[in-house]
Amino acid sequence: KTSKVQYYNNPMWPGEAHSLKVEKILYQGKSPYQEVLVFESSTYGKVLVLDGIVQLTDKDECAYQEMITHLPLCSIPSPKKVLVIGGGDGGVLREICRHGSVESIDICEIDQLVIDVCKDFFPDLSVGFKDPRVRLHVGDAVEFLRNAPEGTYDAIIVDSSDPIGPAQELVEKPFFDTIARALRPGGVLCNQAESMWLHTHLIQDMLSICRETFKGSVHYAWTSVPTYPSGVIGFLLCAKEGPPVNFLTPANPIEKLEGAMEAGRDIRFYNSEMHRAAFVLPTFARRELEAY
Ligand code: AAT
Repeated sequence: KTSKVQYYNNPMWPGEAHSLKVEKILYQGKSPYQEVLVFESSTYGKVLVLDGIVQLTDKDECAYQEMITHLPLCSIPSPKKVLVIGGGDGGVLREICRHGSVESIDICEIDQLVIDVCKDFFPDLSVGFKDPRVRLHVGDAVEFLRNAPEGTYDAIIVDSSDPIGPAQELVEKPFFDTIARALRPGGVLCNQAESMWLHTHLIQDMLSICRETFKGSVHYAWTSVPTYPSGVIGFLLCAKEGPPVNFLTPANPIEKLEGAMEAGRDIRFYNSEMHRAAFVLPTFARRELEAY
């Protein structure tokens, strides 16, 4: 009754909405940052919603979490230090943990409520927090990166929400500068980068900022997530100047990682062929993005 959230006319995708049948509302609450909702759907399992936007569902979370994690980590040989921005559900942590080479994982999530709610309702995701390599920092990523030591991380994964609300600054140039500073030479960034069907201008802006900031290489990749607006979501893969990184084909293929397919649940979506395919763009997107 007190919700200020617009469930069916979000300015990020005006004039359209996707609906899921609600079987049961499991949790509804409000943090200082956003409204948090968990419900049981009839066809996608449990669903996590923040400020009226679906963040993940049991059925298709694998497509997002596996791709945002393994696209960067399988592009460099033996990643050791990894940073996750956002990702309070734990799914990206779960995926990083499949990499035996990883020694430490920092995660900076702004909202303790997201972490607590996911521990209660999404045990298959929050399992990621149980790994002893994980260090949790609850706070704003902008502040965290401003204070992060220079040249530290092999990979940074920005699993953040849409740039309305607490993630607003995470698409701006000063934020990317601090990311580049925190990466070691040849280190990689994978950033949630919205839909090529909906957000051409936002993607173009992020691409031109990243090309300015990351002198190694910058690519757009995408995957299919049925419960995200327009059914697809993209990622920006960026490498800092240093040892060259060829994102287009995995230098560290998942199929060769010992035990990678066994940690917790099996990999359901990602493989080396999906990795290569993710960088192939439709003609319209190629045209819209090539100049940026
Ligand atoms: N893995 C689930 C997918 C997400 S979750 C995004 C997370 O980013 C949320 O838990 C949110 O609290 C956190 N977040 C937002 N802003 C910040 C910030 N400034 N610092 C740290 N964490 C932040 C993303 C789904 C994308 C949906 C696309 N439509």
